[in-house]
Amino acid sequence: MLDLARTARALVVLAGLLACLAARGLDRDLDGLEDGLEDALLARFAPVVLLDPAEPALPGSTDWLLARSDLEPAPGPRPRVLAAAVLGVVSWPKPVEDPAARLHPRPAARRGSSDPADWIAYGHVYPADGGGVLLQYWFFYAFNDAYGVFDHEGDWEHVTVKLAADLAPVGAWYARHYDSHPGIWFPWTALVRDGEHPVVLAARGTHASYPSVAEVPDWERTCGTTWIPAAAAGGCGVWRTWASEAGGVVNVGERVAPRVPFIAWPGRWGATGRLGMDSRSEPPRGPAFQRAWCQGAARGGCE
Ligand SMILES: [Ca+2]
Ligand SMILES: [Ca+2]
Repeated sequence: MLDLARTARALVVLAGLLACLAARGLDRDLDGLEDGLEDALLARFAPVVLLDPAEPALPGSTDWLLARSDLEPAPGPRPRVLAAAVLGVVSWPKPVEDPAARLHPRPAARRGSSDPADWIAYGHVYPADGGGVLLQYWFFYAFNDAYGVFDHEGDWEHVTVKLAADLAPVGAWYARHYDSHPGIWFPWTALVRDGEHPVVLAARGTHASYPSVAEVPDWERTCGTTWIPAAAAGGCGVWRTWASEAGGVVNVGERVAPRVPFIAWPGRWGATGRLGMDSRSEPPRGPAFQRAWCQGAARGGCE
């Protein structure tokens, strides 16, 4: 009888613990933010990206490119393995996990995907220093295709929205070329928005992010307007990153606790740099290995 009573008490305690854990929600990427909240915020403030009508290098996704690339383990030359056969099936073997590993996309992949369903924005959510939340949106293009001296395979671009402690939007950083750690700051009230979705002009070929036509330097070309109906009528690509006709926003988690495998891969997303030359330094590493990856809570890690 005593044992029964003890077992019943233990079950009650266990049920209480489980209820407590369920109420707290999941935090699979171990950043202190409930993952359901991260996903909801990412969708709520996801940008509208306007592409130039003559954009030669459209967006894609990491899976899309991996299906069109060979993987060269470090330090090369070594036998290549089909990247898609590695990612998501087994963990990266050691030579592949080396930062000197890199992808060799097939030349046709440089144009990106003509099907918007393949376009994925990669979200990174992290607690901000001093309270609030940072929402990073990373866009992936197979190629920077503008001026030969700057071109390279693998082109990661990004904007970062900052929310205050009450989760109200404060403003956003738009990354462009060397101003990309995390970018140039604009107050929320200064941004053109579609509801709560900030509008981003992606420069033709370079994919740098601008909030207005007035911000675009003479040597860049973008869609000529941030007014979405006029952009669509003028032939600009209208990429509503969160919408069902696009690939959506994928929360990548944190580098130490990824929610998708590729985010922990330290290699380079291409093998060709300026003037079409083989390069081990110009094609970038993934978002989590760039200076612009917000670490929040740490000084200098995106305020
Ligand atoms: Ca989390
Ligand atoms: Ca996170």
